[in-house]
Amino acid sequence: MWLPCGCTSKYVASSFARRTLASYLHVSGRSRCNVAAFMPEAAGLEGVSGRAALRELSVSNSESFWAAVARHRLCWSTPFHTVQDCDLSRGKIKWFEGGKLNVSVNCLDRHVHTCPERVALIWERDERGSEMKYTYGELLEMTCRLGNLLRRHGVKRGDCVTIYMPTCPLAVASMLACARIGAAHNVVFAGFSADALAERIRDAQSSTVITVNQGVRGGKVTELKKTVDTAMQSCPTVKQVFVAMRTDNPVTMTARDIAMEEEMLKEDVVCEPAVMNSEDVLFLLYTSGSTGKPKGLVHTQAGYLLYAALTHRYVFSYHDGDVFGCVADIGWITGHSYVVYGPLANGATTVLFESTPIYPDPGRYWDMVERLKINQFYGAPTAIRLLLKYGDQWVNKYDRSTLKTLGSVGEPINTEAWEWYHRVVGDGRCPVVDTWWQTETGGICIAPRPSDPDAEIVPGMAMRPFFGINPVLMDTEGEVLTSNNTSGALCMAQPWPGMARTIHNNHQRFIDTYFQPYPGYFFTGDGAYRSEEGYYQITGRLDDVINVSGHRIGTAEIEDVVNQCPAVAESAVVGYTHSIKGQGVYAFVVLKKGIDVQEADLSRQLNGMVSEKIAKYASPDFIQFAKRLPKTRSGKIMRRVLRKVVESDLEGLGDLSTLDDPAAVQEIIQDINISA
Ligand code: 6R9
Repeated sequence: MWLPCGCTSKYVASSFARRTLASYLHVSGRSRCNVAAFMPEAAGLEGVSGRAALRELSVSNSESFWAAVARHRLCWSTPFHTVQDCDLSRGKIKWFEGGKLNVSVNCLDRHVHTCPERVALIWERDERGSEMKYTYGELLEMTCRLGNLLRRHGVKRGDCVTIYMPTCPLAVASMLACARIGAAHNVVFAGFSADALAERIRDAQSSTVITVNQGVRGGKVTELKKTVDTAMQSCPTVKQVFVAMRTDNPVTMTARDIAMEEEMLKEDVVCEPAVMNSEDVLFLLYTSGSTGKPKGLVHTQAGYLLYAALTHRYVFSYHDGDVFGCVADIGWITGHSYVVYGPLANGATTVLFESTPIYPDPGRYWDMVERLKINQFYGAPTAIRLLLKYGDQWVNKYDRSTLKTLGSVGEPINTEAWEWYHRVVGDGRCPVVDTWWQTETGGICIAPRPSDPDAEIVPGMAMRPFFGINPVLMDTEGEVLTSNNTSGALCMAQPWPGMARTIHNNHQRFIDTYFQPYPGYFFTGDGAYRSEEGYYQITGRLDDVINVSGHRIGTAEIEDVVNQCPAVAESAVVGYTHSIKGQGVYAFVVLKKGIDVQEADLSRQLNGMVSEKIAKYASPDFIQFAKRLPKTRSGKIMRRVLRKVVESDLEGLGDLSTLDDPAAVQEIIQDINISA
């Protein structure tokens, strides 16, 4: 029943597929230009001439567009009968209903069928020069053994498996094994603490966890299994922990723990894929919002995979045979979409980067580009800013002639970093694609490409919406801003297949956060500027979410931890501009009356608490002890004012008339720790 490569034959047999797009579109055959050569998926879209027209059609007739690409790019066991059934005002998003498929078949079997020896993964291990390659055949075998192992241990379709692993082949196989047997995965970034891990396991109601004995990053060993053991103390529902071995050091195994590789060897290499509905859950991924509680965003099978694959192909101009190097960790959405699902769906060779940009020296990325012959490199501005400071010689030492496209993601890229990336890393010949998107959007929504290869790219601008994406800017009254050269809240006027479907166990929060602020639209939480030419530039978050080294964190999450300290009465955390990290964390802390402590000791304690309860990157760079915080008369902390104070923008403090006591601001200004 599975169609490793003959997907189309099934369609020819179905009356659904026989309706060509021309019949949907009622367009006559004007010049058939080169659209089909550029995008074979669009071959049926007759009458479209040029990429701009194709983009236009992807929005004006999005059903036809998405139906065509979904049929062409994915391998279905049963074709879908309804392209979309969405109602943004209710947060209802469904794509490709009636369709059945398996994501692991799409990422593995169909490529194994045509080219089993093609390299699927290059694991760029922490130890430089010790990379390991895995073919599509090998990755399929690993995935099947693991799928069978999970099944034998009772993991069923619809269960949720938490994966707490560094970026490595077994982590990818774990994700795909879940997909193969119809379980959802919940990857938790391996830098998260035991408390943060436990919170995510509990919320996801996972009874199975997959981890490694130890992680290795930047030459340092991290005790991941021990962290899982600690988390287990507050996760009574976890029945089993599979432990893979990244290092040779044994770890204590309890009755709950299962030696993963050893058990995998006993399993069959064939694992029957579960037949999944398009809208069954593929994974949960927790991300920060403006409250203290992270939200488990839910992505489903077909729409997510299609969107990841299509954006991977066209934003980066990926071509068959290219080596795609996205250096994100699999614990983030970028790792999901552009290390794992997008590249593998397209049959690419994808790099798994386990190390850091400066280990063992600041030439690591470019040495890797030379050694692995990377064609597309995709990384974060924070790393580019860091490397820029070390100087051009670390780049120039290595041959980067294989590079074709450079990508940036996670935060705004400042002009200096953009230009260095373009001029030095890319020798001035590779387009830099600044890609804007979010965990919620599933894949890239705004990026300079695809557009005509010669079209201009403005440094620091994400530029153009992707196919099927219809961005709008809203004013403070909730009206759509129609003119150019204007700024507003960035919303999306139309659904697209890659968008998240809900927040796990909390659909109301999903509606309240994304669809309530501007009814009928998806609200991104970001602000944006649209230039005279209609290009987009992301101006930053409009809520209390900050972005530290490309890691998204809610200031409320940090406040929650700080407030747990018995000496603390209340706190307010804000972001400030940091030259490398993009944003740093600045915490204002008010102590309870009568508390007498050394501020330096308490600062250390608070930093330790945040590292332990969330992760190291969330730990405040500055802690300022204040007598009181500026509040409105109704008692709300005025974070807007605190943000301006830490940015030394005293002119921009704005209207202080709602403050309960303006003197509180003066007190804080006097004691400020940094001048940003
Ligand atoms: C993919 C990812 C999403 C938030 C997003 C925005 C910021 C991401 C950006 C960018 C400016 C870019 N962001 N890409 N800001 N330019 N190219 O990072 O997902 O971790 O969910 O973060 O990151 O603020 O809203 P996620």
